[in-house]
Amino acid sequence: MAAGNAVDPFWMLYSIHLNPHVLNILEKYRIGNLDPKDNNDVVSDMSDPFANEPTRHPLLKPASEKPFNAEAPEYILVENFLTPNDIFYVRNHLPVPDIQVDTYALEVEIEGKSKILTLSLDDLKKFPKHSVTSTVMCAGNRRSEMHKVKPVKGLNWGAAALGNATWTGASLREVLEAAGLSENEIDKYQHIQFEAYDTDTTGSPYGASIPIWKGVDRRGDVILAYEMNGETLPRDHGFPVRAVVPGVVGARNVKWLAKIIVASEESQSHWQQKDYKGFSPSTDWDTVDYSKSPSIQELPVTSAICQPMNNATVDVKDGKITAKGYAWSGGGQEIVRVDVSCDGGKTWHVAKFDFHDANKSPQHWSWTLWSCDLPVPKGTNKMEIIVKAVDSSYNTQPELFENIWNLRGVLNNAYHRIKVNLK
Ligand SMILES: Nc1nc2c(c(=O)[nH]1)N[C@H]1C(S)=C(S)[C@@H](COP(=O)(O)O)O[C@H]1N2
Ligand SMILES: [Mo]
Repeated sequence: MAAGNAVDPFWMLYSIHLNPHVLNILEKYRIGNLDPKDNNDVVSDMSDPFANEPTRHPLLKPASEKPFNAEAPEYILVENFLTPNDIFYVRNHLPVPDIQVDTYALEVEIEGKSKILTLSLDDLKKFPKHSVTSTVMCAGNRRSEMHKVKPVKGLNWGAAALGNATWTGASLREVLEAAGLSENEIDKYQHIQFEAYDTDTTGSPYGASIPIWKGVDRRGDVILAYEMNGETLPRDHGFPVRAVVPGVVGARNVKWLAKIIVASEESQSHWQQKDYKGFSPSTDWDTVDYSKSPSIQELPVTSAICQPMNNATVDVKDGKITAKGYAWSGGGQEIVRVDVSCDGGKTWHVAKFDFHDANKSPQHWSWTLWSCDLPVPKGTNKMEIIVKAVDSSYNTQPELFENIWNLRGVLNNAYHRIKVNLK
């Protein structure tokens, strides 16, 4: 991105890459050193692209500060079926754009048509108001567990890079209709692309796309949301408007939405083409060919134990302890069972569902919060607890990370395992 210019603005935007490993790679391309006086000219031209970030809740533990990426401690997730906005994980690739409501515009383009529909926030609010309760999860959720098997590249997420919220706004389907997309034309197109207001140093925006059926089917429930849990959409979550694509990986739930394009091609953005794809455990950075794997859309079934947390000390009461956690599957598949074991899988205890909404698959968009009493044999002072969930397609989780390892550390859905000390 520096392409002949100073590399400093790049470092300011992508400080996560300013590390010894990358500096080492760059060292062999060094052609000389700037006179310190010229160097000052370059640096004084720059303002911090992160100077205008929102304030964040202290419980959000940053995996990276600039851009801001953070999750809450796992234990708090299971306290509420709807994750409170201020502790909902934040995944930003770039600085949070500063968008003024009165100048905000959302463009809707249908390839091959000359007319582009431009909507203000007020225009969008004139569409019938729809609400959908949906879990949003990052493809990198639980990456730190895969990383332990063999290092992967990416933010070191724990098991809390997801949240469940009620999203309110206009229906994408109805907005596309207003933009002139008629039923008999749908087959001409394959994808719905989203472009955002956050941009990199070259001015190119964050973007992603979803298959067209997801956006035009009444049962897809894709929302152009301006509210989150009954409040104005917070800046970190896409103010004033984001796409909420239920059942689909976080990366396609584009925040700070600037443009929607109904197209014959997928989004050509870095995040659609060169990231968020799965590969074989034997594919490495020398052999990977991103054009060979499909982009992640619907996420596979997963679950995690949130209480107790890993390495906690737990009081045994009446010969048992209670574990609590979440389970969720992509594509609107409902969780039908959660199995918990504390003897390495010899015995499985079926968890009770504490929160499980009534929607049937394939429109079951929310997570299930579960709890399970586990017997503790007398004299046990350490225990491993493992969990796996089953969804309404009877798909379940792989046992080990070894067999699903992939270089980017996505789709981390092996059995979740924690160790606890008992007293
Ligand atoms: N414009 C924009 N949209 C975005 C992103 C982004 O960096 N920019 N990050 C994506 C990713 S990878 C995820 S996991 C979710 C995170 O949503 P949240 O921050 O509201 O939890 O937003 C997605 N939408
Ligand atoms: Mo993500």
